[in-house]
Amino acid sequence: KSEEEESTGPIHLDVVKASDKAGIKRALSRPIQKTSEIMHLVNPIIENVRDKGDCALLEYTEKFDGVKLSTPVLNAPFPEEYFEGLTEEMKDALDLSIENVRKFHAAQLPSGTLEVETQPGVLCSRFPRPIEKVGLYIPGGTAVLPSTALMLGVPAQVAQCKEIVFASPPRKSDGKVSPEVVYVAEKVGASKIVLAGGAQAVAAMAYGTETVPKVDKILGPGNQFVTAAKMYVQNDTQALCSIDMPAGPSEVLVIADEDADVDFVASDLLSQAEHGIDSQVILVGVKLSEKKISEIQDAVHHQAMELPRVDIVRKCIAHSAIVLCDGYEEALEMSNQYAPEHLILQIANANDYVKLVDNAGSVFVGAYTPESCGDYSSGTNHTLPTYGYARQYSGANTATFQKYITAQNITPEGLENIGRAVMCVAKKEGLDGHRNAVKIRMSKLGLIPDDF
Ligand code: HSO
Ligand code: ZN
Repeated sequence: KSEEEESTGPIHLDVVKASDKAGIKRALSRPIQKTSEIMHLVNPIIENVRDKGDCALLEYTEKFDGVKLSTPVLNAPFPEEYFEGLTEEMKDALDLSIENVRKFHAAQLPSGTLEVETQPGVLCSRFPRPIEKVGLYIPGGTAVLPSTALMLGVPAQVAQCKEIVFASPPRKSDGKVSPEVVYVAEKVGASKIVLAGGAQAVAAMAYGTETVPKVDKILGPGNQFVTAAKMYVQNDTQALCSIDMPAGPSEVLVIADEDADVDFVASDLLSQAEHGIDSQVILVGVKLSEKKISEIQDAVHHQAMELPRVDIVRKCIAHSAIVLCDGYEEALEMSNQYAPEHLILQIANANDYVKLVDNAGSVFVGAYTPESCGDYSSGTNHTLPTYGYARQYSGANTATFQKYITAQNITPEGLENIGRAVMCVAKKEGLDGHRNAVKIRMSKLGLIPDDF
């Protein structure tokens, strides 16, 4: 294709036939991410911020974001001027979304301490505690994302984290962050907004600077630099900081059958495609007729041409596909194999198939459940595992902002019940100190002879 065609020609979603097993495998594979090159660029940035603090942070913000700031941090209560431009309609929309996300995440709070008497006199318990300080990264870039601010901020508040810090790159035009993000920061009780992005923002929150508090966990999506920096600090014991999960490009897999509404299907594919040129959208078609396939392709083209972000969509669609299959179970098997961040079921009796979902970040069930609703307002979280990590990670939830502590309380009776087992295994491990800690007690209780 000529360059001209590539930027103006039809937006075409390729079709892979059910019999083309190699083609299906290719369509369901993800582009390889080159992390080593990125690490090369990111390491010196992190080390500089770690060693030089605010001074390095401000320098990077000037260099990468084109903004010269006198301080990198905005403290709560946030100044009036930072809310400028916020409409009542926007506040209402954010309020509704925040309330639904709050309801769903508050319901996830554990009901209290879990207690189990594993043997008479051996009481084991487990209770949650909030992670004290969390750093929430809100990307800047091609879109402002107040929704990400609320998807991370609300569960952090529900979990009762003591300090919530936002970080987001400042706008070139005025050095501020969008008023919507500031509004959400205020609503969730954030103490500070770090006006910085990229690896430098991650480093500032991981190590702390003169003005940025050191946090215990960093969460939030970001570009490859942000992801690489999160990986770095997670592995650095000096930072003592965990992260939510490795983030890759956003993706959706839609399963549709012959009765699905082609406009709905196309709109769902495109809402994900517009996220970024590296996003991936896959349609798994169950027993689709040739006519249906071409209707879907037409709808994708026509809807895409109306989108302001058509150039991004075009590039995303170029590495996306319609994959055909012969049955519903087979479609779900493909989806489980791919482990999509978002799975949309636009099939007859969609609800009946949810039980077959083994790997997915979040499932959108039925024709009237677009992903957009979960992205913003329904209540579920939109910070979800990408790149196939839905195999082992959950999306952000209330427990993401907590850790569990276990406790035990053993009575003399309990010690009698398990003491000999402890001593036996300790002996095998050659750890006599362990054995002794039990033996001393049991002897004093008269439960075993001194020379045991
Ligand atoms: N679909 C994105 C989240 C998002 N959508 C933010 C709109 N704004 C990744 O789950
Ligand atoms: Zn989205």
